[in-house]
Amino acid sequence: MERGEYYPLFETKMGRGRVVYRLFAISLFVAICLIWLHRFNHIITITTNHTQQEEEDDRGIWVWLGLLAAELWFGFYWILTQAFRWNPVFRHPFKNRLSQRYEHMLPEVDIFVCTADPEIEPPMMVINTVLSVMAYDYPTEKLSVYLSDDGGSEITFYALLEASNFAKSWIPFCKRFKIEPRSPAAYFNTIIDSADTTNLGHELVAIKKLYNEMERRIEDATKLKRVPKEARLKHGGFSQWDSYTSKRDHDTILQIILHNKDPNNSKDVHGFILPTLVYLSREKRPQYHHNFKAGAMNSLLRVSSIISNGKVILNVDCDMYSNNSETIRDVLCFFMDEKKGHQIGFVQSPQIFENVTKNDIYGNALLAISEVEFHGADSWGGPMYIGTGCFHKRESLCGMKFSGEYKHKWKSENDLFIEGNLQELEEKAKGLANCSYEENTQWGKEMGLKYGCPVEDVITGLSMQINGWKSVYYNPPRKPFLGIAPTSLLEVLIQHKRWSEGDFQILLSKYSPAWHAFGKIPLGLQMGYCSYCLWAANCLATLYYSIIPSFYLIKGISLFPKISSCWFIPFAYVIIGETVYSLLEFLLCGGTFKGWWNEQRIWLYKRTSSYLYALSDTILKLFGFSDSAFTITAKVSQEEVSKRHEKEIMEFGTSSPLFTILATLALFNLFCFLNVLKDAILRDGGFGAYEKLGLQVILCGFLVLINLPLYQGLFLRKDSGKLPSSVALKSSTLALALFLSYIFV
Ligand SMILES: *[C@@H]1O[C@H](CO)[C@@H](O)[C@H](O)[C@H]1NC(C)=O
Ligand SMILES: CC(=O)N[C@H]1CO[C@H](CO)[C@@H](O)[C@@H]1O
Repeated sequence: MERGEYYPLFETKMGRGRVVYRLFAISLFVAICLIWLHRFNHIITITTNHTQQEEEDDRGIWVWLGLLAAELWFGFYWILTQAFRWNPVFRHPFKNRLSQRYEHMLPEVDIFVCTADPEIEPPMMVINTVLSVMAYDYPTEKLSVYLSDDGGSEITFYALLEASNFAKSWIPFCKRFKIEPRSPAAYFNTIIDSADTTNLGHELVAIKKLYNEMERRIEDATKLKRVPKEARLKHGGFSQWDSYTSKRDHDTILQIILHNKDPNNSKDVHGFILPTLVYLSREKRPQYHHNFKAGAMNSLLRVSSIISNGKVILNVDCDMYSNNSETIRDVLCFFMDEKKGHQIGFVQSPQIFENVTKNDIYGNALLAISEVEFHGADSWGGPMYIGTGCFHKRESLCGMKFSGEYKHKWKSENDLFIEGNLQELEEKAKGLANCSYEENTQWGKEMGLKYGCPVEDVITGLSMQINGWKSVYYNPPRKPFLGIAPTSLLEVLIQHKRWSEGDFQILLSKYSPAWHAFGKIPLGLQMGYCSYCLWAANCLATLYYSIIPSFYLIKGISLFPKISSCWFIPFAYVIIGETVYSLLEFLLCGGTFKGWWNEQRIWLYKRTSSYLYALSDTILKLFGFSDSAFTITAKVSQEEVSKRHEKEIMEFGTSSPLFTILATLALFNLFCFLNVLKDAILRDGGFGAYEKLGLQVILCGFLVLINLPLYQGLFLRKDSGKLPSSVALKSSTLALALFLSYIFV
């Protein structure tokens, strides 16, 4: 680098096609205003013209007010989502420059992996994630991996011990042959068996054998729910379970399995230092609230501060393995950039799932969020923290406020040394993970992750942004982390119920992005946060639109302008414009046409079931009633289910009130549509009579078409993934009652 010249460690590029998009958005906005105007006008006309058909109109006015409300909502919500599409930006790090300038003073990095339940998150999956992050291409003496096990499971601990042994061969193998990805399970999946006689071939056979043996031991222990006696005798760490009564009532269990400053035990087969590896299960007592993942993360923050004290912290879920061994170096380019790096508090990467099928029947990929909206958020000061695949500066996570003069010091004067031996260090660290430690402290309030909200990550990220930090969205073509997506409809709906409910509670909480953040973060970012926090609120307008127009179709009452009227134009423009735009956006993000169609279906299902429950539960909670309980999403799927998943057949399987709602709506619209067909055939004039009902017929037809897989699940399928007959019975009865109610009114 020449004197005075500045080569940044990363660059930021603007998205293409911004001007075209903005013009389109403005034209759509005009059309939306015309729709509002049309409704408004009509309502005025009804209320002032009390001469004719008074009775019918009086009833009609409520329907029209409802439509106006729904359309005001849709328009308002659409405006919120525009913040994210206005000015997307894309980031590119230069890791070669980083190596040239900073290779010898790279900061220490602490990696936190969180797991909570050995049944839902099998130990094999957890250690594959741990191994993938231990094998990062990064100086091992500066890398520490912490596993927080809120399940307090001996089996997970046993698996981690096994993994630490396996790492002694695995890490040198990865580095020697530069293999990718570095999660053993994922790597072995990519290998097609061949009679490879090269060096790699021989070593591969050997390492695969080691892996399979380890896998068998761990699977056996998992099945028997018991750790083998030999292992128990060999490792003193198991004695910590002596005082263990249940997962909700036990002492802190902490074990430094490997320590990169401990020269005796922590070396690989070639004698090179391994990363630090720590197991932690913080103390749990029934009388103390454990605060879920936020509590676990805060314990990790404290414990790690005396063991390794990395300045950069990576947080991953236990089901998200690293798919790129150079990610840490890429991300450090953002933090260590001499000009812009100081203000960057965290770097978020997208949540990408490995288990998504080609046409993504459950809309798991959330392409619009990861490929469009977060890039848009980045231009307003940064994306939200989503709880996994996120790198933080320790200082920003621990509650420090950013000020203009702040310069991050990467070189630490007081490097940590192990005082005394590892046992003393362990004892000291244990105290930091005790329940009582946080009493009368700022932990959970001003320090660390925030407590008191089911989606603690989002409020924590928001408050970092309020504290003056910026965040960066790092979304390279090769994704840094890969996770597992739910593979049945119910799991997807429940997951979204939880997310949307949590986000909605944020809006009502004291950390609300709507008022608490007002004036403290850019308006665009505030709008973006609100668009997520208001997911749940979408249910009302969507339900109204999927019931009322079809309902009035039966009686032949028109609620939209007829096709020949010029008021029809804005409606047509909004419908066609939004449809074509969302299709284009989806295809440009790498989706397929069928995938887009599937996503529309899931969009409808989430809004009419998950969000409805999220909204009503939030309101019930405000009045002190308890939550409707749904089981949490399982991350493993049985064989039959995953076969159907591969064939992209929708998985229902059980009965759930969520399904009853969906099936009732689907059947009701089917009845209405069949009624239209019947009339068209039997009446003179055929479809011509429907000219004034054009949009209602289209809407109803769309709802029938999108629900085809649901009708199949109700009546045509025979496999175990179909909808149970109890759901079919309940929903048919309800839908029929709804359909007939109008005729008899
Ligand atoms: C994961 O990494 C592999 C290389 O090991 C790459 O081919 C693949 O595209 C990556 N997956 C994703 C989703 O980016
Ligand atoms: C846990 C899980 O569902 N894993 C599946 C992910 O997808 C691959 C391929 O589609 C399956 O082989 C796994 O069983």
